[in-house]
Amino acid sequence: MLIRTDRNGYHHPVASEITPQAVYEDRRRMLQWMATGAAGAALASWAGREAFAQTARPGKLAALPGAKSGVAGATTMEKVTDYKDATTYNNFYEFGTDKADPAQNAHTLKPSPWTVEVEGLVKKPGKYTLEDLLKLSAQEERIYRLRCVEGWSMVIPWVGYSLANLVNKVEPMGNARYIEFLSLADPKTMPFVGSRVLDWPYAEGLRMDEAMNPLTLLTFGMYGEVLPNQNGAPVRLVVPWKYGFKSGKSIVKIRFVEKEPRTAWNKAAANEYGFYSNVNPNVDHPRWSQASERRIGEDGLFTKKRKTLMFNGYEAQVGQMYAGMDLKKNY
Ligand SMILES: Nc1nc2c(c(=O)[nH]1)N[C@H]1C(S)=C(S)[C@@H](COP(=O)(O)O)O[C@H]1N2
Ligand SMILES: [Mo]
Repeated sequence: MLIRTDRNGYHHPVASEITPQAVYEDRRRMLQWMATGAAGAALASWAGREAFAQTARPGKLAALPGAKSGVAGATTMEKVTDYKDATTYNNFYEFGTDKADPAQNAHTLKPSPWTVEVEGLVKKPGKYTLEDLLKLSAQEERIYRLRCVEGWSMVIPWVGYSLANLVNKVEPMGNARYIEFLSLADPKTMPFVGSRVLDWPYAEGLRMDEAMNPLTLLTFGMYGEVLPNQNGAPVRLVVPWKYGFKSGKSIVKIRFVEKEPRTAWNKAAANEYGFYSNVNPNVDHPRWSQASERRIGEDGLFTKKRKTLMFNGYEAQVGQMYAGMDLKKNY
């Protein structure tokens, strides 16, 4: 299999982000083949093997197989980040502010049993167990880039389904214009929830059309397995065209509201983190540029950084939602 990339390492052009069916089928066949245990040494000579190898239950957590994705633009053919890198270098401030902390400390989180409360401006509010949510729609595997505002990025095979499936199910009222997502804030299992670094619980929000965009993934797994605690078990959001912090982890409350909700990072530093937080190389963070990024696990000391793409490369799928908006003001 040939993965074509431009000099920034991105699969190109945007239209070709739609995984050709044949290539996708190859990927699935490879996964099935590996599951039979027949792979062995032959794997070593397989071109593009990294992408396959990374989806072969690397964390030894419970399997969460995803069916193939039907969403245009949902999958990139870029090299998938090593499972180890994606699970040992990230942010989850409830477990500490160092990027090694979540992997060290998140073992205390209890992802089961779990309930997500849906409330606010909906016709069908209520408590949904994780099992209820898992049954709601078929799982899909989607390989999305995640770009942190701090300048690093990863490519991760997430497993979940479009959040729109849940939104439709709970029937928002006409005046529901935003959705607020609240993470668990349990000082007994989350050591840093006592700290003042953020206003707990971790809160994020999306405008209704952003929440309904098919790319917005209600996420239960990664690399074919359930989410590791440090990556937001048992259920999180992945909003691939926005900086990573818009993708709230370990979500316990989904609230439909009329007014734009305050978010944890906006409360902490309003001049640095706005509500929209779309990946935008043309708008600098007040303290640093956002024009380039470092791909975790791939970039050596002397490797050139990649150019960051508008909307993290998902412009074709999401750009129209912001037509006419001043993205420098609505950062
Ligand atoms: N509850 C909660 N969700 C969170 C965070 C956090 O600190 N707490 N950090 C965010 C940030 S800044 C990023 S970059 C991503 C990183 O996690 P991932 O690599 O597992 O996606 O999670 C986001 N979601
Ligand atoms: Mo981030």
